[in-house]
Amino acid sequence: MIKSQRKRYSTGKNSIFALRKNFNSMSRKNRTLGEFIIENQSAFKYTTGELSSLINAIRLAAKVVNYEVNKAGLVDILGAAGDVNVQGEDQQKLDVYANEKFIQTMTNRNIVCGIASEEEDDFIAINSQDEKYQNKYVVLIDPLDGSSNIDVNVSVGTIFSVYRRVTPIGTPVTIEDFLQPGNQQVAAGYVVYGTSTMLVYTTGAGVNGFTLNPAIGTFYLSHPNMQFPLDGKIYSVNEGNYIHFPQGIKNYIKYCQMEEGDRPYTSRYIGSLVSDFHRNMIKGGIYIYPKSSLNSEGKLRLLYECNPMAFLAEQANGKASNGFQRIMDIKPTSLHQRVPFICGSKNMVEKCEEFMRNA
Ligand code: P6P
Repeated sequence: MIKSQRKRYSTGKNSIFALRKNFNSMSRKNRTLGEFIIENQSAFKYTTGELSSLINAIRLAAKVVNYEVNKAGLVDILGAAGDVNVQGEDQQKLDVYANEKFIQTMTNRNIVCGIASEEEDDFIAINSQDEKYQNKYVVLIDPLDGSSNIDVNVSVGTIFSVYRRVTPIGTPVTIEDFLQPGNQQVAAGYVVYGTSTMLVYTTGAGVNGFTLNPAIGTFYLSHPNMQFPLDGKIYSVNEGNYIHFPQGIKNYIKYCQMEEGDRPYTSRYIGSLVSDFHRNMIKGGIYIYPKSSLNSEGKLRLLYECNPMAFLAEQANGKASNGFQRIMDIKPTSLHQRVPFICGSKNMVEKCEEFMRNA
């Protein structure tokens, strides 16, 4: 770097030093996740502190996983773990690691009575008999969504969904506690391990985003009250599957590409649901993973991908459907069931539903 460049880089408002000073001062001005949880605990109708403790456990696991994700290229943690999961997908080592860390953290804190994970064939009963099955929450997680992007350094994420158990406290957790419609969720959120690491979640009173300051390992409220714009100009779909899509989806994609009014829209598809969703929530947009002749029910899983993202979308004034029905009203029939998923800015989702109805 020549002398003048070095001078510009090290002085002025855009210097790395000034930027770091601003970031740290922002951190001081903004509440930490811990402070936010305490301040808002009383607003949550089930306030017993257990849900707060659960969000804190997720926060800890997110920091541990973030550390590994951010150094994945440097240690022998890349590549497949040699196994395949219940979805028949190659398990990446970070998938296995993230799954273990989230389960371990929630188990150690003795908060939940059961966990279901994309990486586990069946649910895991956490509360043991000698604890008299007193815990009242179940958690469903996709520990590392978009993991096929790990080896190519593209953002990945964790998705979680929380319910109160429906079977009697004092008895072992059952599958019935997990097969609840999304409209019964008490909390949902995601961690996006991107250019910065963010934890975004809702407990039914809006959506708030927290950015990790890696220098001190603290999440700060950086995106209060996140809202989907009613409209957007971004559509996210894997157009490589176009010929396999239902006619209504084909017609909507052509509508997005047509030169008329504020169209054509921009196509942006990262191959990581959390990243596409996060960008669309900030900028406005729609994410579509439809059923097709390749995936008769779509690819995304209802319980630990679609329901939590749908809860967040609705809490952020967006919308989520399978093209005909509200995602959160679907009654689950199995732990790993898949559904078609259309989610994002309300007016865009409703336009897509219109094309589905009229096809
Ligand atoms: P495709 C990742 O596996 C995932 O579940 C989502 O995160 C992502 O949007 C989608 O699948 C990508 O699937 O078939 O387009 O590669």
